[in-house]
Amino acid sequence: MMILQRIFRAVIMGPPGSGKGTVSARITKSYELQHLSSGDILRGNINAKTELGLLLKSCIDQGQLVPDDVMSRLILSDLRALGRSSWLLDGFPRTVSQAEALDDAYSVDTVINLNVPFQTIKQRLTSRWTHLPSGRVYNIDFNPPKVPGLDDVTGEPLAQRDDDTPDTVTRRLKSYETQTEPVLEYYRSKGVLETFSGTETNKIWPHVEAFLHRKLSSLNQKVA
Ligand code: G5P
Ligand code: MG
Repeated sequence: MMILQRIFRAVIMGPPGSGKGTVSARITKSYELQHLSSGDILRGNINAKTELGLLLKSCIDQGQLVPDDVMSRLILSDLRALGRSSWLLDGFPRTVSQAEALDDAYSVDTVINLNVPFQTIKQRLTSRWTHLPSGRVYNIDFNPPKVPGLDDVTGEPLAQRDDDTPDTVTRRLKSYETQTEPVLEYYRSKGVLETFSGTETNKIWPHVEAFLHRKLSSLNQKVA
């Protein structure tokens, strides 16, 4: 585990099912970063059955984005709660307006962009199983749980997400194209975007790992 000598703030982006959750889990194994997933935060609110949760559920189940003001408020308050720690933000920002709201509060060091073709994604999502309380993800073909249907760590049952049906996946990809792709341009123009392309997480991961190693070693040297 590499110890970071200054606060490091990163964002991980990519279309639905591109492997953001999977890659984030690998990153937080090697580096002391807090992983914050917008989708996990939203699903936590839905499980709590609050009034806000009902609104969130209707957006998510239709494959639509949650309104920017609601989303930015939720995430920024969770980031504030993390205080002075390094973090990896997964699934936020997803619109230029969210990126601007984030920028007003924090400066982002790096944006990791997973560029995975849409055809690859559709099949993955219909065979995904999730441990909802922790956000741990499995896949029947790619990384199956040790015991079918049960979480490796807690032994609790796994569930399929309500928004992983073929029709909803199509709508999520559409929202990604129209609303989220412009965010890539936003970060490219700021010089912080790093794109990793491929169809398999195991082939993309070594490149992400090598990039982060270089980036964080050089930040540590600047501090020292
Ligand atoms: P989420 O929860 O952020 P998405 O759609 O962005 O949802 P998702 O579906 O969570 O992203 P991921 O994290 O990119 O995908 O991918 P993953 O879970 O790691 O991998 C997907 C599957 O593929 C898993 O089963 C994994 O095991 C498998 N897999 C990984 N790599 C490989 C591989 O190499 N090969 C194979 N065969 N399989 C592999 O957001 C959900 C909703 O919340 C709202 C929106 O409504 C959104 O649709 N929302 C927001 N709304 C507004 N603003 C925001 N900022 C919002 N954030 C969330
Ligand atoms: Mg995810």
